[in-house]
Amino acid sequence: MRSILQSGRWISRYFPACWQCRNAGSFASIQEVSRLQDKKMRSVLYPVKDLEKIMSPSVDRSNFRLYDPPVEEISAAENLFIPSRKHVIDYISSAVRGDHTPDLQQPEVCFIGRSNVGKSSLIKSLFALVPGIDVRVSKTPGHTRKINFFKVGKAFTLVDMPGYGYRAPEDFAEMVESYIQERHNLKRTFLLLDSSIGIQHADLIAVEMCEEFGIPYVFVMTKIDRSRPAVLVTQFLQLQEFIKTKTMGCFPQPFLVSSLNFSGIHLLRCFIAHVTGTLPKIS
Ligand SMILES: Nc1nc2c(ncn2[C@@H]2O[C@H](COP(=O)(O)OP(=O)(O)OP(=O)(O)O)[C@@H](O)[C@H]2O)c(=O)[nH]1
Ligand SMILES: [Mg+2]
Repeated sequence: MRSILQSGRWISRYFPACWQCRNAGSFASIQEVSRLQDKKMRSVLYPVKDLEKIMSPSVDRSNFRLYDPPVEEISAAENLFIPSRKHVIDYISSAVRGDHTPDLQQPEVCFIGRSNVGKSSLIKSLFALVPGIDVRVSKTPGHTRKINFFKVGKAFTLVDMPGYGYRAPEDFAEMVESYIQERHNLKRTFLLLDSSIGIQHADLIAVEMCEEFGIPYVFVMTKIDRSRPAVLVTQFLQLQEFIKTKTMGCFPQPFLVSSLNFSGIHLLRCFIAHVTGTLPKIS
């Protein structure tokens, strides 16, 4: 099997340096990541592998890497997140009510979670190769007040939701519930949890909503750059157990991300391409 490092060389060969890689010092593009040492590259692309190393060998790992695409596929998916004249990536519009949303046909994925968990930051880092796109993040919880739509060419739409919990909009439940229940083109809901805190009471309500409406959803553990490894492992295993015992519609594998250092972001781009059926073919 080709090592990750060799795959990195493969990427440099087929994806020569390009304008979007000028964001030097960040790992926003796979081109940048491919310059890292093998070990570091693996930890940015597949963060769960780092966790596995510090887990007891007796832990059941069967669901950890159900979605485990090769680096070539991750690299191909990145092309969807690079804008061009024919493939415009931009903010479309905002809605204050679930039934006031734009009528779009392309597949859609949305990001929900408690206020301040990192929803807008995650979208911002997914779009880090899009110059000038305006995705607003804030230290203050309750910053995103509307449902914000971002188009990725004709491929799919990403939707940033207001957070629940502290400083949530008053009509949050109505806003989000009607969106989730009625959005015919919604392919996946990403439910974000802070990786050092895990599931809170408010998240259980969100889980209940997804389960009741029978929509496919997946957990994303955010801010892994600031979680201590031991805490992260504990939270990850607790979440695995929760998914196994308490959910029906949830994808068994949680994703780990840091919007700060791009760990897990490339894998998530690929997963979004996968669930929206837009992954470019690799020859
Ligand atoms: N260290 C670190 N901080 C993060 C990360 N993601 C988000 N943050 C910080 O967390 C805070 C909240 O981020 P947002 O993305 O605005 O959170 P949100 O979920 O959109 O919040 P609301 O819009 O209020 O619901 C900001 O100060 C971000 O800089 C991360 O991966 N690592
Ligand atoms: Mg936000």
